[in-house]
Order: sequence, then C-alpha cells, then structure tokens
Amino acid sequence: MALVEINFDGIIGPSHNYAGLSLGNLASASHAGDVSQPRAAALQGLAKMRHNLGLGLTQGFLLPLPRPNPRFLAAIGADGSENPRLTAAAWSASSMWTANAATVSPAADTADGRCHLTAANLVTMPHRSQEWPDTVRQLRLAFADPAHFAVHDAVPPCFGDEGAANHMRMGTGHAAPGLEIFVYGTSGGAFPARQHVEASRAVARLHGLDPARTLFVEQNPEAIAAGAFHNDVVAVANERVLFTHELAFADPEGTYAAIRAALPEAEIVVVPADAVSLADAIKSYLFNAQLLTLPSGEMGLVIPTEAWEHPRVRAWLDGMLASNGPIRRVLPVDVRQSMANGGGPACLRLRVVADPATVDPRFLLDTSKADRIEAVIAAHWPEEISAADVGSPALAERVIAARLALLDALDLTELP
Ligand code: SUG
Repeated sequence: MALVEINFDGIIGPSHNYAGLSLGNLASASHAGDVSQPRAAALQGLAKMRHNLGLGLTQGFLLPLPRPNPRFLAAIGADGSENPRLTAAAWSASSMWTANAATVSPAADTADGRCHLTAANLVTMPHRSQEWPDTVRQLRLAFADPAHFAVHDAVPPCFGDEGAANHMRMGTGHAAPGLEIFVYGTSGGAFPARQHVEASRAVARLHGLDPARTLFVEQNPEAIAAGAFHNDVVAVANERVLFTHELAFADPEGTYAAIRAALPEAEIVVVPADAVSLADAIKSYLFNAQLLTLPSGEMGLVIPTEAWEHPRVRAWLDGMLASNGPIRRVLPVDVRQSMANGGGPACLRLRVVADPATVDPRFLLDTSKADRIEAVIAAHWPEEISAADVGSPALAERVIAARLALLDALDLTELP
C-alpha cells in the first residue's frame, strides 16, 4: 500500500481528572477542581476515531501510560501523600494529547529516507515531563521496523520540546517532499513559552532535514499571553493549505512569504482578528482542528463542537464554506471532556505518514477493534473522579486494573 497519513489518537486514560496543572492553559486552569468523567471522556475520544475511520481514513491509536506513575514518585522520593499537586501530576492522564508525544518527519523529508520520530521531553510542565520515557517505549514498539522508522530519545531537558503541536508540514501531497515548519516561543509574558528554538533545531538535525525545506518561525508572544500555549491552538496545516489566525506568528507576513517561496502552491487561509478575536479562537479552539485530506481529495476540518456553537466562529465558518476556499467541509466532534483540559481534536492525535503495512498492526484501528476497546472502557473506566479521589489507594487499584484490561484486550501486555 502507498504512504498515507495515519492519525494516532491517544486513548484517554482511566485517571483523567481536572487538577489545573498547566499554567498558561486557560481551560485547564478554569476547570481545576471539577469532577471529571473518565469513561465519557474515553468514549468521546473513541467516537472521534470512529468518525474519522468512517470518513475512509486510516486510524491508529496509542495507549494510556501507567498511572499513578510509580517511577515518577520514586524519582522524587515521594509516595503520593506529600503534596496534592505532585500526587495529581503522578495521576495525570495527559499522554492522551499525542500531538505532544513526538515530532514526526516523514520519509520524503529526511536524509536517510526513513520516517523519523523524536519523543518530546515536555519539560516545562512537571506532570508532562514524566511522559517521554514510556512514550518512546511505545513508539519503538509501534514503529519497530528499522527499514522504515527511526525513533529518537527526547532532546536534553535544557531545551523544552512539546512535539508535533509546534510543528507543521506542508507540501503538494503527504508522500511528496514537504516543507517542515517549526514554531518556537521566546516569551509569553506571565505564561511560559514551552517550545525552545534550540529544541526545534536539534530535532531538525536529528531527522536529517534539508535546510532549504525547513523553517523556524517565532510564535507571536501575544498569542502565548492570550493562552495559545502551543502553536496548534492558533494554526494548523495540511498539504498545501495553512489555516491560521492573523496573530499566530510574530512576523506573519514574513512567515507567509517564506512559506510561499519554498512552496509556490501554498494556500494560506488567514482568519482576521476582527472576525474572530484571539480570545474567541482560544476559547472555541477553532484552530485545534484536524485538517484532513478526505478520500475524495477535498479537505475537511474536524473541529470541536465548541467552535461550531460559537456565534462569531460559526459566522466565519459559514462564510468560508460559502466561498470557494480550499477547505470544503467542516465536521464538528464532541470531545468536551478533553477540551475542558485544553485538548481539542488536534491535540488528541499524532500524524505519521507511513505505509500501514510497516506499522505494528496492534496499534491500528478497525471497527471490531474499536468495539473491543469500547467494551473495556465501558466495563473498567471510572465514571467520575473528583479532586478528593486523586491519590486514593482504592481508586489507584481500579485505574491500574483498567489499563491492564485494555493492554490485555489489545495483546499489548509487554508495555510496562
Ligand atoms: O499540556 N493539558 C495539556 C493540553 C495539551 C494540549 N495539546 C496540544 N495543544 N497539542 C497541556 O497543557 C491539563 C492537565 C491538568 O490540568 O490536569 C493538561 O496537561
């Protein structure tokens, strides 16, 4: 089979909760202390995967990581009873947002003709910094074939790296050589800039990218200060199309010119701030969308229902659909449980261009496997977790057993 884009969604783990751990992520802060619904969350994520499978697209998934994380607690000499924020960190289900699992360069872009993946160190947020060692184990299992894939450890922690959420790829097609665009932050005012340019440069070197087809673009500090803690909250690209908010980049015109110089076919759809303000874009997560090439060749935008229901965003989308632009369909999905922690449809997926036959089939989804996953979630995932439940030994046992039931159902028990 030919090379295709495969979206690997994170299955939302059984410890999903709202602990308000992410400074600069407005949704996470505003839902701190709310009661979460892990079962509903995981079913919403699975329904999104089924939706995209139903569009005729290839769909994969990654598994929740072990939580509460015994290795994280051991590394800081804690047993989980010391400090509620550290306990919550050890329980965090944040690996669901696989757009932060790694940065991926398809084979057509790399010097050795293999698809390269570098796990993201996620060092800016303690609860996320524990993810990468388990993530890299999983990536090495899913993409084990050395003829087609190279999986790198995370770059050193002195350089913050948040993975594909700050990386876009444009080109004439998924299989053709592409332009890789790394977006870094320098200052977010009160909020941290999570992506360091030196991390992006390191990833580009590790992947053997051609400097003539690689751009390093600064994120607009105003966007970070407004709550765009990752670039994928204000821009998304697919093949020749970039869909972006006017205020996403520090130098928008320079960025568009550099893209057009490297890719003359580029089509840049800019949403002006006087139609959708930065605040509306971040609240609705309009840009945290999956911009997908459908089997018909048309492009569709999978957005969260929050964007579809937002009056000014809806007005802009209606105008876009009525015009003759490159994005022909808008497809709303309900991922409200993830959205309440700042994770929209695009956060929940990692894009990998590959021949599905070269990927470990246990990580690829079909309808019968989705049924199997759904049955495990329905039987084992807690219905609710309140702030007071986080740290409870009885709930920890249930969360651990739930994940193991899923690994068992998918024949993936070799994952630690
Ligand atoms: O890193 N939220 C995640 C959301 C990640 C979204 N990903 C992308 N934009 N690609 C984060 O801020 C919330 C956890 C908490 O508050 O408990 C959290 O980690």
